[in-house]
Amino acid sequence: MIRHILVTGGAGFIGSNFVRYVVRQQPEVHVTVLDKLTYAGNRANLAGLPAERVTLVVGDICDAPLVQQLVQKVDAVVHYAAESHNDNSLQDPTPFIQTNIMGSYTLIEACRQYHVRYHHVSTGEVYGDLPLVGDAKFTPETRYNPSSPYSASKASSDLLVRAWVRSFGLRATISNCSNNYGPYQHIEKFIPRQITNILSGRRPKLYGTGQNIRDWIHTDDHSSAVWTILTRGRIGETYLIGADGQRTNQAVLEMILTLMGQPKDAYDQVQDRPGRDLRYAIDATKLREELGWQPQLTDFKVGLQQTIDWYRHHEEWWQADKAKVEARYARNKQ
Ligand code: NAD
Ligand code: TDX
Repeated sequence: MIRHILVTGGAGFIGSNFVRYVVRQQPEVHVTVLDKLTYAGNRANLAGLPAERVTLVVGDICDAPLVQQLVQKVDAVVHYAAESHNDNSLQDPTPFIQTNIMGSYTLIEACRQYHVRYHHVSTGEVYGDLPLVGDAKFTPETRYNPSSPYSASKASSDLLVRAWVRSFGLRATISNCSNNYGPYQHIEKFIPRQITNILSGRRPKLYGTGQNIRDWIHTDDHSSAVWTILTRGRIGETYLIGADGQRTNQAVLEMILTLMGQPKDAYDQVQDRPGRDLRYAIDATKLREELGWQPQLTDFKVGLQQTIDWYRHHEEWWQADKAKVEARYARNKQ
């Protein structure tokens, strides 16, 4: 019975949406969040949640004594904390290696020591990319082939978890999800960057010709999938999470512009990332068939409109960071 969970990275985008999901859906469960509050973490992401249900501990997942102290008090750990942005990993991989590999190692060691259930949140990017043309998708059997320092660090942590399951009997599951969108996403990421560019009078920035494809899922559907796997997934298994949402970057940007009342071509093309991934696509058959999970928010246009509205009504949440984020991109001609 899960009554108390430790959510690492719970003050970030997907982690905070998961905490909100658990508070809404699971009235018996208490959540302790462990978050370092890096540039991507924000106390405001947990604002308004009942103090008797959610406790925030500000700290580092690499801090072994702190991690041990927290892990022994819970029934399960759900690990979201990470350095998460590919562009940043190309500028300086150091924190990616530290947090994503050493931090995950610290957590699984503590879970091993105290026999605590562990769920590892990862990404489809560990499989590299797919050709632009064709209908191939990532499956749990796809060979690991990461492209960037970020995805290589996530792949490394996945492999540590697999080894801890096999060698030490760690009670772990892994999920690899596709691109998330929704409220509270940091404005460095593609969709919120373009929305806040338009809201602040800047032109959106499309990398290259915008023909690369991402497979979008609403973050609430990611949350329901993680909860399903945590409570009903088979130990030692990997589940891929996706909602059949493939779109070119150009199509997503044109939809944002149209929904925001702008001409479809009111954007700049800038240089693409080195080593860019062409296409991601997730085959979530195992999760759907074995655990009966279904995504609910599959109308992308509706989800995007709600996301645009959220950024429009939460200017105080992003305004202070905007100039700094754009100055950083401008230095890299992006
Ligand atoms: P995010 O960057 O918005 O949030 C990361 C959070 O982790 C922040 O609150 C940050 O303060 C915290 N953190 C970073 N280093 C830490 C440390 N050393 N100790 C404690 N806390 C630390 O990231 P996100 O987009 O919400 O992604 C969350 C997880 O989901 C990551 O593991 C990511 O790899 C994975 N994921 C993301 C996507 C996506 O589309 N964004 C898709 C699939 C998987
Ligand atoms: O301004 C931009 N313009 C643009 O065209 C930015 C920031 C991005 N892009 C392109 C690059 C990618 O093809 O949009 C696509 C999506 O970019 P990101 O939002 O940076 O996401 P991505 O690199 O696909 O990785 C995301 O999904 C998988 C998350 O950031 C990862 O944490 C997750 O693992």
